[in-house]
Amino acid sequence: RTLIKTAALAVPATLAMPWVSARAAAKFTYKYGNNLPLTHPLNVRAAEAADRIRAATNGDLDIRIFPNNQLGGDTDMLNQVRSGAIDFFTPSALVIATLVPSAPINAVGFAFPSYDKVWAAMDGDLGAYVGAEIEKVGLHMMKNVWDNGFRQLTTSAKPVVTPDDLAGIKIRVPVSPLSISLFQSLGAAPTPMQFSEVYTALQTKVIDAQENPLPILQTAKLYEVQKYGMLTNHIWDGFLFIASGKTWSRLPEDVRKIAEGALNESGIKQREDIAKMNSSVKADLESKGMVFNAPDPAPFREVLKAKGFYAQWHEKFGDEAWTRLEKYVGKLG
Ligand code: X2X
Repeated sequence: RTLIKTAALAVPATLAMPWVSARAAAKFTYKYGNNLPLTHPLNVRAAEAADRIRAATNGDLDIRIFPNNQLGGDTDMLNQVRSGAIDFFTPSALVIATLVPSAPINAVGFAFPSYDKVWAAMDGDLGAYVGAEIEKVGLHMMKNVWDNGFRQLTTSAKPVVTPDDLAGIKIRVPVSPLSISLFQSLGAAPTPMQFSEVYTALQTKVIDAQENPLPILQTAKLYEVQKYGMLTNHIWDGFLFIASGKTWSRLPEDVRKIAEGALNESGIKQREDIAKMNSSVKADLESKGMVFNAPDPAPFREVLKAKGFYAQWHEKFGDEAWTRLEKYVGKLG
């Protein structure tokens, strides 16, 4: 008891009495939750944007970042941003599909051949379509989509070279109908799971494989629990910078303008960070013991066509979304 009292008395005056703090209290203290480690460029650039927003609004908007699933897994955070319990969230389009089914139109298997097509589409008609669909459910999407990257397959037991090698492999996929359908069509046994559970599930061998972009293998240390990396580039995946419609509309217009401007600018820089990592991370992962190959994507695409994957998803997404995608990537399926 005495110890606790002493400790309490030792708290600096500025902490014990916030009203004497030099900095004025923020008018809006907003929470931003995400699923990635602090070292990932998503968090580095978001922190930079939050600093700039604080400075440009004279401290009125203070965005606090909760990385690494501190506020729960993606499903939890999606519920929280809908209710306004958190103010910002950066789900992958794959994950927000449970709420906005058309959101992952960018994530159709083997659709995007390269980054120049990705950014043309996401900064153009395809991104505009997704943004409008997101607004319909009472959320606001910042214009610029941030980069997750091209998703690559990893396994623990044996490398994958052809679709046959995927037969029966227990692979974790994000909680997303599109991801499940892709790997089912390829003959694997996909298990949807929150990202927060992936490391442990791989470590304990509950699952054998997963798929994520190279920067995530590195920053989330998945190289510790996976041996083989396959440069399949099977999905291009991005993070949508989402605000809760309820709390976003409470901000004065000039504050919203500053926040959106800073987040979009930092998003462009975050894309550049990922581009740099894409060219350097593989060597680092190899030095940590991973072994890479680059399977020919053609046979995978053929299996997907034969299984009716493209026809089925064209039907689900509808003509408008599908036409906008094909405008950038050419005819699919
Ligand atoms: O859950 C994943 O695999 C991740 C981190 O890439 C997403 O957010 C979809």
